Amino acid sequence: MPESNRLNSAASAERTTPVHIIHELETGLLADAAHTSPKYFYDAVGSVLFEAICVLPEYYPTRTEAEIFTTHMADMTHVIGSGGSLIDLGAGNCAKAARLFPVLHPNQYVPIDISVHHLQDAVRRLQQRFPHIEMTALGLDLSQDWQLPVEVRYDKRLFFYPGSSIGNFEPHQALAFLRHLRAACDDNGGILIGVDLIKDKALLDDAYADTLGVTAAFNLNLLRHINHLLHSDFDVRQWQHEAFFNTAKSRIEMHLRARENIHVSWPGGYRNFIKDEHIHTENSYKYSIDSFVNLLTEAGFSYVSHWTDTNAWFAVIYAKAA
Ligand code: AVI
Repeated sequence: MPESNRLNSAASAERTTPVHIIHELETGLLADAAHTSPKYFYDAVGSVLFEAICVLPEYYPTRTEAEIFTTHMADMTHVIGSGGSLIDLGAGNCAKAARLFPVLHPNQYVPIDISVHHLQDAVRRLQQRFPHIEMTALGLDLSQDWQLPVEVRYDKRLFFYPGSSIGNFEPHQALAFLRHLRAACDDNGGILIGVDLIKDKALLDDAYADTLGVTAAFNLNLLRHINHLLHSDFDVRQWQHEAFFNTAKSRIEMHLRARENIHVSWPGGYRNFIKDEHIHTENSYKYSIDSFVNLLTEAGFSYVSHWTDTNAWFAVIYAKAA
């Protein structure tokens, strides 16, 4: 740890934030190359900003994925078949999965999100529309070690992971995550997943640095959320949003760059950032179909089919457990 950046846990003030979260934030902020986990984007403001990002003209993934589902739904249904348990990873308002109910006819629907409270209203409404589908909402942090409870039927589990959130994992974590899903499936199980594809750098850069500055607000809001969790004193005005496609690493990188020399402190610690120093806040990996299929195969899935839009910007991939 640099001389000027200190941690003194004994001096920590009284906090309500769980200790493991404080520890994770402090470790990232005090690293030589400061970094934070993208999961801290999603407080109440961050979640609304993300919904706004999804309808921006520059942010093509959401509408492109929706278009793929609309265009290829009949073929997908034919390939995937019906019945079983539909397990919706990071379900949010459950809208994407609900579009599958009339065609895939699952016997059970299991929406999972970091907080079960986020799911309750959506599940109540869905249960009225689809009373014959058994619904079990679960609150799980998918970035931690997680297990499905016994209420989730084992027969023909279909893990549904749209939105290209798999890109926010480091590739080795993505592999471990996919292996974990494979291990939770019987041979009739599978995964239906949205994957953002490698494309022109300018298009990717624009998608993460929109002209309205919504993605900038989403990135900067992270500092407000950290202030809330850590009781730190980040001043959002001292930081600048940066996002670019790192071609060599095949990933969008988001950073917050110090506009000046900055001293940030919190109960029990502090860090001095020099002008232009960065906090690395997110990676969003982009794959080719082949590289993602390799990942699925390495995780133990057998690759079955994929569907793309006419520009081949995004893919929806179905892989069967065996
Ligand atoms: C949630 N995830 C798939 C988004 C992405 O594109 O990586 C998060 C995001 N970050 C900035 N814009 C959108």
